Amino acid sequence: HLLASKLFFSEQFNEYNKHFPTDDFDTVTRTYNFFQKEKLKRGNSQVIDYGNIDYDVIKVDASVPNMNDYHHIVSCNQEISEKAENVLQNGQICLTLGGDHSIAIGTVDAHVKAKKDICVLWIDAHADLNTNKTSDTGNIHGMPMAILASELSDYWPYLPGMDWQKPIISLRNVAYIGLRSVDPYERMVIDKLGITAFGMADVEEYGINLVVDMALKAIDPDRSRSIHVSFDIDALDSLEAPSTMTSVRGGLTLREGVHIMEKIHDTGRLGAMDLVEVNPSLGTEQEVKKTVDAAIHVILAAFGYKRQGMRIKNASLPLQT
Ligand code: 6HN
Ligand code: MN
Ligand code: MN
Ligand code: MN
Repeated sequence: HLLASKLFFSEQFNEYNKHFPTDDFDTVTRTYNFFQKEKLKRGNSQVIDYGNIDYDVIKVDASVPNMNDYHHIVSCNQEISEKAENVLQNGQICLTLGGDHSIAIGTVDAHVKAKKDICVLWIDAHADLNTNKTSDTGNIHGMPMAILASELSDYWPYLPGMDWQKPIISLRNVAYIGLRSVDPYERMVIDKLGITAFGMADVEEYGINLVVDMALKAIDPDRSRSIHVSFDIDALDSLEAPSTMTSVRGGLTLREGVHIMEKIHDTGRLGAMDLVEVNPSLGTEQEVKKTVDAAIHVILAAFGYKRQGMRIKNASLPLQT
């Protein structure tokens, strides 16, 4: 079958954040473009690049305490949600490249609106479950899961400019893999609500293959749901993906990251994927290259690229003439 996929770049950082100065972002864009043309083709995918996210900053009067860059993130996500829903309605798998993990507010919102019955696999060193009241940093990339969760809606103030977004997913349909830096309130929420969460200790104990099986069994028991993978590159170990802001040692190897995504591909139910927190302004040129390369391998696996070699349909060895 032909996999239709889509690529767009969230450029929110171009506008307000040192994460992605324009020059550096171009490097990554070029790298991704190369990957898209040369490599995804080999994975039998038809790739449509929907371009970068372009947004006007909505002027909302109120600001929300302890939510950095609030206006940008609200405006950017509204645009992302509309675009991604459109892509999904066209029957394509929606791949969103970031950028800050807060873009998952828009992509998960779109996925629920387009497919209704979805589950979310959040692959991350962090749980991203803070509210503005529990966050030590005020960085919204530590909050997207809490904003999306229906169980946590009572713990948020009114969020101006976010009326298009509903706390849209139950944490029963969310599983984490890769956790190793979880804040105290996040731990409390995970324990109280019994969220399916596999930290690095679990990966150690069960091995990555079983962890993926257990995660999917918990959030998609009937094997019927559209799967949303939100892959934060900091899930990988700092040695594998150094160019990211909140890197934590002791993470997944690239092999484990690729294995997760090969298995997700094989379900045939990948609906949308975010690949986020790649930050080309951090580290040496070599570290940036390494990080982008790791991201590419993870994405390729998600779209059907096989390490053991691609099978050609109905092919025979070319004869010598
Ligand atoms: N990420 N828990 C920390 C915070 O600031 O809330 C770190 C969050 C990191 C978020 O990597 O997407
Ligand atoms: Mn970030
Ligand atoms: Mn993270
Ligand atoms: Mn994250």
